[in-house]
Amino acid sequence: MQYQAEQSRGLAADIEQAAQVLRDADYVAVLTGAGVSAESGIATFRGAGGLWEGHRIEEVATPHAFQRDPTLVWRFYNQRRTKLCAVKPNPGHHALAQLEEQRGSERFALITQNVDGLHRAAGSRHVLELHGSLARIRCSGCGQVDERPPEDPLPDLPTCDECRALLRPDIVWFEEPLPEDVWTEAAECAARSDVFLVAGTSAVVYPAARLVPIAKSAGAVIVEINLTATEASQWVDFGLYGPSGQILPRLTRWRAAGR
Ligand code: BJW
Ligand code: ZN
Repeated sequence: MQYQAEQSRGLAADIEQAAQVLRDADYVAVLTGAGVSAESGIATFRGAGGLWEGHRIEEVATPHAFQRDPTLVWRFYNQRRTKLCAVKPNPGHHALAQLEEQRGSERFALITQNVDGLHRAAGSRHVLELHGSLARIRCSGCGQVDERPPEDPLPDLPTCDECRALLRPDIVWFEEPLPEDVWTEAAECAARSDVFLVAGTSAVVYPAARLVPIAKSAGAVIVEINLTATEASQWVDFGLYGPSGQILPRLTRWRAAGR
């Protein structure tokens, strides 16, 4: 798709123009981050309020942290699982689910760094979870992965029924590789997209952040939805700055009205 970036003409006009580009796109991919769930009441990782009990995410979300102090790490994840029982998808999640519904899943991919399951809860179907899920546990001994919904509480230090080794959240920690099949599909979807939405992410964590230049260099129009400019902004054709729970419904409503 050929598109020339223009100077910003104000948010409403930019949303309208981006929505038209979205409507004309054959394939749309979306990359989401913690900001998309902020309006559901889930804290983001970085910036104000991004610390947990004085720890940075890099201090609790690593294999070394788990080896050193599994109780601390499980406290972090069990608190987040408990919190999940009380949260619901917000209008941003619903707008993305509706976009997939309108287009058909074969022309849409939702790539998320989030582990909260809120995109699926909103009805999204073609969801690629790059960093795992809070609703699954994995045995650190035998590797068995099981669904364990947040409504089903875990002990402070859960162990495997089969081999007695410690269980861990089925989450991708720093210094761990992303699930290869999920990453390969995400990179293919980004490269295939005519429009690539990047919403609610600081775009500082790799390899997820690479999806933006992958999409851009394959010719996609890049639309950023965030409260502020980010590391991804250098690739952006449209920067729509405001809460994603307000911007995404406006972006997709235009599509519904346009045809
Ligand atoms: C709103 C909003 C509203 C708020 N509306 N917007 C040096 C250079 C480059 C890379 C590296 C490096 N050193 C190390 C690395 C690699 C490392 C990395 O990227 N580090 C960087 C931090 C420097 N990456 C890894 O280690 C990855 N693995 C890897 O590289 O493996 C290689 C390997 C290969 C083979 C063998 C072995 C290894 C793994 C990364 C895993 C990340 N995991 C985490 C935590 C686990 C999940 C969990 O517990 O929840 O995932 S980190 C954390 O950051 C979490 C998130 O998914 C991820 C991204 O954060 P996100 O979503 O962008 O959130 P924030 O808080 O950063 O931003 C929120 C945004 O929302 C802001 O922009 C706000 O403005 C905005 N916002 N309200 C709209 N209402
Ligand atoms: Zn086991």
